[in-house]
Amino acid sequence: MMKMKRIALGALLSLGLMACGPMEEPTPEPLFEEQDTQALEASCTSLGTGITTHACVHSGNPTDHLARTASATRTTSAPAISTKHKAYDLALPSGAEGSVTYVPATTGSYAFYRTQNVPFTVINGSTSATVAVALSHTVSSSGCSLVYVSVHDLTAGTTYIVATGPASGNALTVVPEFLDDSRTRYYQDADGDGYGNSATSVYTACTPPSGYTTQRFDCNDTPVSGVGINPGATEVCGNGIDDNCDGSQC
Ligand SMILES: [Ca+2]
Ligand SMILES: [Ca+2]
Ligand SMILES: [Ca+2]
Repeated sequence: MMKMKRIALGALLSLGLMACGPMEEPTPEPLFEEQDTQALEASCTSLGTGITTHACVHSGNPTDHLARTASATRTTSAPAISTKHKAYDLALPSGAEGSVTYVPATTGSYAFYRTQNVPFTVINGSTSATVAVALSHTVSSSGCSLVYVSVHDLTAGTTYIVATGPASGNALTVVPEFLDDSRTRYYQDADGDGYGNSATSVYTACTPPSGYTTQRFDCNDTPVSGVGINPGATEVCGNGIDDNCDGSQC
């Protein structure tokens, strides 16, 4: 009898663990999204797949493309590439640098994805100061023509000159993205069961720290002992534990 009970318990626990499954909930429920603009975190080492996929959608969609003939000089009257959710196909001067302008609607961090890793300088049109690169790295996304991205902290209403090139073929496609449009909240998953602690989270457009997940509501995130306890687990009657985190036992 005891043996049967143990087998049944084991089977139920297995079912519970199976139910946890891979963490694939694509869209976490909104909770903290309505918050102030957030600059790129110092801890960010690369942009997350969410914002990169978003940029790739624009680069892959012909109707999102706009052509711009870059100016041969760095000037605030160069053509603008400021409209959101567009892929700008720049025609650069032959074998030389060309300039366009970017006027952000909101203060914050902007990512400029592009099809070639060529010189790319963002200049404050008012002060002529070069805007520091907050982050830059290569991009590798299947089926996507974008290969490189840099992030710059920009101020709303300022006209920035984007000087880039020379580029192969005298052409470069640039997809600007506002980081705040693509942030995701990730929850710490200390026990690694795919469900995070709702109280400990980061809201970022970057690759999340290891051990974070988009799923939350783990009511016991204690390493080892909390592994079988989460919203995906099957409730086991009589074990004194709220296995599925619904606030009650059976
Ligand atoms: Ca967990
Ligand atoms: Ca857990
Ligand atoms: Ca329960």
